[in-house]
Amino acid sequence: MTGTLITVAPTGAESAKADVPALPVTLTELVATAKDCAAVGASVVHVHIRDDAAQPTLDLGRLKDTVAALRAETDLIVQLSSGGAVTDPESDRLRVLDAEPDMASCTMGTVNFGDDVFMNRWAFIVDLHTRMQERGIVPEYEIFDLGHLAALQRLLGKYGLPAGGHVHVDFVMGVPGGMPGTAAALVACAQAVNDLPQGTTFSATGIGRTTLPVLLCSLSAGGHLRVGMEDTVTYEKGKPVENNAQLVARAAAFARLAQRPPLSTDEARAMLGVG
Ligand code: KMH
Ligand code: ZN
Repeated sequence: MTGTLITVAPTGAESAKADVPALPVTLTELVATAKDCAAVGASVVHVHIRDDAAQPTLDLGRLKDTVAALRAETDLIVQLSSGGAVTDPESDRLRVLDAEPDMASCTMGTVNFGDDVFMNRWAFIVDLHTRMQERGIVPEYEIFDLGHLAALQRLLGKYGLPAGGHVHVDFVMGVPGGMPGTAAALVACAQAVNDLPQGTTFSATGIGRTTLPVLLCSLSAGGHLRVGMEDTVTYEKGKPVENNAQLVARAAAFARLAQRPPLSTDEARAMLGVG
């Protein structure tokens, strides 16, 4: 595959609307952002939603409405976060799958997350993976540390390939407590991907100021890209991100310069095994 998969993660669960006014938190804002990002090169949207007070929520009704609206208004692959916020219980995180997205995230291990802990017990990971297999939901395995790739190798060996038969991982780099957003860490992860099933693809995202080094390194290592206001709210020193499309457009421009232009959504579906 010569093109670049660009995933946009527009909202996340960590930034407050009061601190980041441009953050899309309503369904209307999310759909508008998704359309704008699709127009400049995104093919997957990684979704966290908020409640009426702009707080993170995993409310099933809202998640279903979100999936329906994104499908009606865009051609993007809809990937719901099963990670939620660090405070979300496992039962709520599993119930995300009832909203029947095309894809869902599946984090491959527990990680310190700033001052918090993002808990992902082995038994919980197995539950997520097997439920997604049963329901035909394609996972994106979130890798916050090198050991998470070894955990994924163990998971696939014991429980088999995901729905669609293709393995796609996303390196989330630069979280305080996880692996750093450096070229050395990315190369170590890219190397470890060779131990996963043949054809496994990876994308990478760098949190905060690691956005650009991770983006450039992923492109040169043959990887794909995730960008968005979930991961960075500063466009350049002293300049807040104006909107998610600005980040997607920059990623798409780098991908074109690297002669690996953004994949269309059809190409992305074919690569990821999303029906
Ligand atoms: N918000 C983080 C605690 C995911 O979306 O799957 C979890 C996260 C990973 O962002
Ligand atoms: Zn997320």
